[in-house]
Amino acid sequence: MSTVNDSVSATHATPTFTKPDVVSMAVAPTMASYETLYKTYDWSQTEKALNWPRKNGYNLATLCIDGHPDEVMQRDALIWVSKDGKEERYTFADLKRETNKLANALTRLGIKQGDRVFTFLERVPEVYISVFAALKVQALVGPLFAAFGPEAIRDRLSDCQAKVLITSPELKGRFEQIMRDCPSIEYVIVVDREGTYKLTVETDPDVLLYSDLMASADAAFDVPHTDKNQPSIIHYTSGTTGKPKGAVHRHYSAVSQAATAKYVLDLQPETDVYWCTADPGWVTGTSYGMIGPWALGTTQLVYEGGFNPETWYKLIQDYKVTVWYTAPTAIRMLMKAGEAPVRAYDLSSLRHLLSVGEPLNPEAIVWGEAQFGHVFHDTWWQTETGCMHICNYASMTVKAGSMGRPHPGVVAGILDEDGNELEAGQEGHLVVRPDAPSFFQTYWGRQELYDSRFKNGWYYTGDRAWRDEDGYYWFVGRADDVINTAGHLVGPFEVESALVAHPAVAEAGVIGKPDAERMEIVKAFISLKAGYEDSEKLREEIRLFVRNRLAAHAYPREIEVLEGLPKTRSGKIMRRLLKARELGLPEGDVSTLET
Ligand code: 6R9
Repeated sequence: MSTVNDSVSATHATPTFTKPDVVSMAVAPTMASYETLYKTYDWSQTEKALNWPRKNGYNLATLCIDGHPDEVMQRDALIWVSKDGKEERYTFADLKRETNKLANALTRLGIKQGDRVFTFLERVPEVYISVFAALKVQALVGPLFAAFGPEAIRDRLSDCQAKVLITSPELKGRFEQIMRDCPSIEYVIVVDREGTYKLTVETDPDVLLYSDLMASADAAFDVPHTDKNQPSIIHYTSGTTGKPKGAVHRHYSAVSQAATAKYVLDLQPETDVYWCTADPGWVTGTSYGMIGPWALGTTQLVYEGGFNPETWYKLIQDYKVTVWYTAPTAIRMLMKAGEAPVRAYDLSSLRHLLSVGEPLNPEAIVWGEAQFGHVFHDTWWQTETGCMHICNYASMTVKAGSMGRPHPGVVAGILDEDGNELEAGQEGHLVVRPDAPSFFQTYWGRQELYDSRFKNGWYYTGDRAWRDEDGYYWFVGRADDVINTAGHLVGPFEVESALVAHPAVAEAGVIGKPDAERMEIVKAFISLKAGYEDSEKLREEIRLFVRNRLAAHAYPREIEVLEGLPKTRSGKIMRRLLKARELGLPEGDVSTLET
């Protein structure tokens, strides 16, 4: 515990964007007054307003797609733009039909309630169709980043014994490299958008063409009665030790995802075109790139390609995007690209901007306001919470640099090491009550680890923060070694494991090194096996080795070769010491250091 020091207090004095006059706003926000709603709200109000549960319970496909009134069914649910600028549109009715067909095909393959189905695709419409088709048969769905390498895929598929992998001709090769380690996979379904993939006769696992399955599938499907606690989506997230763990969500999550889509994203489905730039491989891409917005009946833009300032502005202009949910690293990269591209496009459709994943620095907020005429609204949450928990709202004063205030229905706190609640101005562990319907239900196969995150009715987020006198929360840092690079959480252990798999690497210690653009970059310290010499060429080879095995975002951008790594007497590499030395900070208690 420490009292907020001068530098933190200084953050407090950063620019404040005073609460707008709600009456004069072109579009009145859904939340007229934070204070009033916070006092009166509980999650069940959203459930009632949306007429949930439905006849078949809480199936996410019913809540987000099939169950909308006729006029909404005719609305575009998904406007998809490919990397090369081709457009496809899917109404809610189209998605209902396509997901019905794939649900029938999955049923025919014997996929049933509780089975695990993974997607490993670029951001194409089939990801969205596959996720909701699998949810219709009550499978547990795991969307994977297309950036994942073979090791990352293997860790996830084998951990929860997945049965089906839906992938593309381009990505399938990465699965094949580790196929032997994933005997639970019975079917690989190949989405071949180009129509050029030749099916060879393979046996184990069965390889099937998505288009063949769809061609012969019935367009009618009876979505089974689905309990609120039925597992729905699994996202793997990184910790300090061990492999990534699978946070399991349930169909009931839609209640708080819809509520926050309404009150934080401020979605007004009759008029909004909403763009969430997150990939479905990340929880933001499912909670707010699928479930929340579609539960309300909102039209979403999805762009297959990656970050590019000109393309992004052009998409906003051409599709008249009104609400835009993105991430600090992207905003900082837009800042770097400067004002000229902003001026080259008509971005006047934008009315509400938001950010998630890492601390949003005040400069980015100030810049956004100057360029777009709107403030970026920061939102804080985690894979585990499933929905936004601490946020800035359209109708609330924004203090640049603060994550905002707890969403109505959320109780948050700051605790000291003994679990006592701290006063305003004191830094400690950020905790929340695990009440939101979207709260994770378990880590797959790791119940003890799940239980260890809760104490005295609080969920420990692993973040450190403080609260000011107005109830605004300010992020300080992680309480653990997890690295946040451009919004991706990277577990040092995963990178260290990948590093030591390289023949030249004897041992490895990995830290997050502060970086102006990406918040942190992955930095690795390694020692070499006898017979290997340090060289730029070797370090580049090792960087690529990790990149190809693990993920494009998880490889060490910097590698430093040391004679030996600092270890505890029990042989654990002391990342804390590596970090302190890197940053020129005091080394702290080194009494356990092996000498
Ligand atoms: C949705 C998501 C969660 C961790 C979280 C924190 C960091 C997220 C933040 C933020 C500062 C914000 N984080 N939002 N830090 N300000 N607005 O990001 O989920 O990938 O599980 O990451 O990310 O450290 O604990 P996830």
